[in-house]
Amino acid sequence: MTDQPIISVTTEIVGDVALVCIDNPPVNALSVHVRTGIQSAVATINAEKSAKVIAIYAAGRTFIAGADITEFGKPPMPPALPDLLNEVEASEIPVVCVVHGTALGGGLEVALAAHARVGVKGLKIGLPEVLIGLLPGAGGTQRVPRLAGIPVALDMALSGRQMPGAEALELGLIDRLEDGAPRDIALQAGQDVIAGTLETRRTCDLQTTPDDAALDAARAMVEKKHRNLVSPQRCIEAIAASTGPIADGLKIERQAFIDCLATPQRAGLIHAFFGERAVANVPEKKAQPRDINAIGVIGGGTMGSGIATSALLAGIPVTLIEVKQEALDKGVATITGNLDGAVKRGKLSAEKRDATLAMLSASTELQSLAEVDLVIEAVFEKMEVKKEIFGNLDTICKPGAILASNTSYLDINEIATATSRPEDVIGLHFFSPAHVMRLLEIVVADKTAPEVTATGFALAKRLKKIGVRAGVCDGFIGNRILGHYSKTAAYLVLDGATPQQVDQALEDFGFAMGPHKVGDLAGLDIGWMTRQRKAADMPSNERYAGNVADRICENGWFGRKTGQGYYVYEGRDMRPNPEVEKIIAAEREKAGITPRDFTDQDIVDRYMTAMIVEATRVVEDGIALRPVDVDVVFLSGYGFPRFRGGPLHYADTIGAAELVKRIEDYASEDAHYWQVPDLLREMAASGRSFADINKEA
Ligand code: 3H9
Repeated sequence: MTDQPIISVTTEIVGDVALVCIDNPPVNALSVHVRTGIQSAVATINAEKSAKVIAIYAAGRTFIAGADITEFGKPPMPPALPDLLNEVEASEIPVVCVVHGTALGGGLEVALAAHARVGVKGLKIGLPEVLIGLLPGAGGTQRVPRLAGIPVALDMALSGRQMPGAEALELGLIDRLEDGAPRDIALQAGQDVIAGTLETRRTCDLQTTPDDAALDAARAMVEKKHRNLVSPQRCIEAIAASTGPIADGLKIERQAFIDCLATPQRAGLIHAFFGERAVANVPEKKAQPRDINAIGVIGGGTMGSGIATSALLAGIPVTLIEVKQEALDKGVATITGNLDGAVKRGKLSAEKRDATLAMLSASTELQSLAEVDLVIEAVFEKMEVKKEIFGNLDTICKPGAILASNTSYLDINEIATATSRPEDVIGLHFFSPAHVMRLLEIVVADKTAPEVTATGFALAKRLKKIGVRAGVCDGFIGNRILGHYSKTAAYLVLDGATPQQVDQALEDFGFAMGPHKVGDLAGLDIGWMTRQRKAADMPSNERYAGNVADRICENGWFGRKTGQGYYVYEGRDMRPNPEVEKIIAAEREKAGITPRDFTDQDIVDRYMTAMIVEATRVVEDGIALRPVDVDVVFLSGYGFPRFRGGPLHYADTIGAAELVKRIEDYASEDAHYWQVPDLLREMAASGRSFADINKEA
């Protein structure tokens, strides 16, 4: 049997208009058969002169979402998009493009190469290539500045933002914005071109106005905010070249695109893009989620208020519960403050804020949760307290209501034993601030019903969060791994590095903040409590990692909120805390440690290797379904540099054999902490990668 060619581009001649329709579900990506289809349609219509105008539009929910990302990293297949678009632009028969939904990246570039563009209401356009480590590579850096100027091109290409159709019209990126079905609009647009009421012109014939000031400002912004990234710099270089002849600019753009395509950053960012979608592929995905029309949140602290804010912003009515009226009032005030913040940042109108707040009710009685569909408990982390609450919820809540805990480490199986309905119990672990952070760990206990898990994923989507399935263990995916590798930072400091050196090395690696700054921001008392909780279970041969941090906390220094921690905070300034230097020196002396030098690379290698070790165990133990689930947890909840793709994607760039060698080297210093996970040893022997394990899953 021979493979049937894929037909994703069809031509329909209506009068003098050739309607060329692109139909490549789900998002009309520019796969090779689409490129060939457009090429052949334009060439045939020109050769046969079968119409006076070509009107390109797309079927389905969106115009073209860009190049087919799955083709990147594979051998190129002609026609290359830039060549194809030069052919479209050169077409003797005028080409008009009708764009609806989201015209992104290569999709927008198709439209820019046409001779006129009509948007359909609801349209959003954008150049999101930078978000996947690339730059517009099919004329976007040359044609946007010709149509709308260098500042607009820089804004679009460096932010990757989606611009509403009305703004695109105002900036001259589209010529009209109309309401209706894309095919009807395409036919009308074609007829208007023939009648001369819709003007056509070649974008390449326009001249870009030079703007050195905008280019300099963009360079400074990139240096400040994206100094680790290659593609934003290359993007500016290409846009700067748009003031010369277009052929030269296109050449510079093409080279920059090819260079970016070859970077590990591109691979990391595309891994992140597909990873965020892959995590929804769970065993329970076919189960029918339950309806969630009202949520109860128990606990009005930072976490509970954040969760309530998140649900309210998604349009779900919330009942907030606190034991004491004072705490309840504080919780309501926090939620109000969160929404006011959204108004201030221009994310919410004042009317919408009022309507959102009207969906909040508050009560000191658990009984008020009798009719809600889902309860999320977010009180302090004490098993007895949680069990008492769940026991009460069991008698109060209606049958079928889902009972969720936001615990960050407690055993959901044990919590479920407090109820007569363990199948309705699940962990929904939000990250602080819960109305901002995108990660939601969905912790599936032994008896959790599949539809309850499916509801967790449906809720994550409604809250615009990324749900990742986790199994039950202390800390689930993220905090379990954090609990392990954060000890490395402490060991490095005890053995000779300064907290500032550790922070700087990891910030240079790409983390937004080093671990000591994060500790100061989150509150050092949190780690202190965790160490106290785990002290009794600490194996006798484990090296204690809390010496310095405990001493800091004993002084009542918990970080930013107390004015000092590893750093001293004065207004907007922060500087290393000289008292901490003394504490470190004293602890080294007590332990008989002679400080030694670590290079920044040593610091990164040890920190990342420790993270990879525990991440591997989390996969090995089935706590995470696949390596990519760990990656997405770290990308969306722990500030892991996105361009590195997550800890296990990064591990593949080192290789299992090298990692095993490293761990064995480190083990000569501490054989308890540095142990090679069985899975990693097996991978080193067989040559398997984490990417292979993702594919097998
Ligand atoms: C580019 O254009 C380079 C050019 O400048 C130069 C070239 C020479 N390719 O997100 P969803 C899949 S670079 C392949 O869940 P939504 C996606 O994986 C590209 N597949 O839907 C998912 O698959 P599955 C620049 C793609 O409604 C399914 O489609 N463009 C692509 O929430 C549905 O996606 C971009 O970076 C693609 N380009 O959001 C745009 N896009 O069902 C990337 C999506 O198997 N795309 N898929 O999981 C998006 O931002 C969103 O997908 C979009 C729809 C907003 C379009």
